[in-house]
Amino acid sequence: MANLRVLSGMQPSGRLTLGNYIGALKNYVKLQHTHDCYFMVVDLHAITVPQEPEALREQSEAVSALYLAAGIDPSKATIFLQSTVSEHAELGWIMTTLSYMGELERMTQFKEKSAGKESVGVGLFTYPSLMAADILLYNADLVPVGDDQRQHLEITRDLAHRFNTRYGDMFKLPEPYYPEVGARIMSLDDASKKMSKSNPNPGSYIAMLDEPDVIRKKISRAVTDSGREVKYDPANKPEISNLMSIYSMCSDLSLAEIEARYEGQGYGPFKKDLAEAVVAVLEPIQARYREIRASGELHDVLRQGRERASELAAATLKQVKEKMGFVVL
Ligand code: AQP
Repeated sequence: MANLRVLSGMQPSGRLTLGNYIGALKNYVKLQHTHDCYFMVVDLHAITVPQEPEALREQSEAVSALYLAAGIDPSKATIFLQSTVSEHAELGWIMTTLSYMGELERMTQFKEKSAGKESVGVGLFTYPSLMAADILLYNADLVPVGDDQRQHLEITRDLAHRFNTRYGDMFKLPEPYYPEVGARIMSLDDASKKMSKSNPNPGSYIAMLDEPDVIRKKISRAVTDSGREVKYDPANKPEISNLMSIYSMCSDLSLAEIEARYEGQGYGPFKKDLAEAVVAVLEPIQARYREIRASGELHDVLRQGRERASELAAATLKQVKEKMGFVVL
């Protein structure tokens, strides 16, 4: 198992949410013990929508520090910033030239993020091609992601296969790795939308760095379905089912155990306990986060990560260029 490689990343496009944690980061922490892991902060992806320079810098450092605070150990896993390994942009371009307009037009994320906008950046459209490059540069076996990335993983596999067919065997076809529960955590104000860090309404998400009292308030105000039964039924009770998934992932309780515990009690006690379960998970992470930011160790970790990542990335890109017929000097 130790030689199976894992690659994943998060955009510094806002403050990481509980959705990012449950859907992906929690699995990063788990996989570092059994796999050869590379976790990036995908700042080149973040600029596919406009970012303020100061905010981008701060959020990139915040996401990196949250990786560490959540439990990623830099002596076990490689943590780095995507923009510091320039091979991402270069293979990204190559993957863009292999991509078809039609397949990129079908991407739900592109449709959602471009809906109603007068001008849409080309980078938002070619986002999946860059993501494919991120994964293929490391020839990753496994990609821990939330369910919203399903389509992008499929395109990555298609592009890998297309490259192999055209130029000869080069890339593995990476497999997605989803959490059993909570692969898609929904918004607190609308269970038809996923919880997103770039949602303009902060009440729609729990940020990993929200103060405990803010977390309590957000959960007490979370929209719930009519009725009072705590029952896991995503089709008919999407809001309460979403809160139950969060509860299950922030405790040792299964969905069935949660149903049994709150039978006949209504939503009030359930929401109160849920808030405490979330606080219990996030508070220690927040304390470690503050220590890491104060210690000044972050840039050293990221520099070391860049060195390790660059080594693999440069070797892959060289092979790719040779296969494609570039003159490699
Ligand atoms: N609501 C979610 N439930 C479960 N997993 C989620 N992820 C994101 N939202 C949820 C997973 O978190 C990882 C990092 O996501 P990303 O930063 O690459 O971008 P995203 O998927 O577009 O996440 P956001 O929070 O919605 O960011 P913005 O608002 O900037 O677009 C991914 O593995 C993702 O699946």
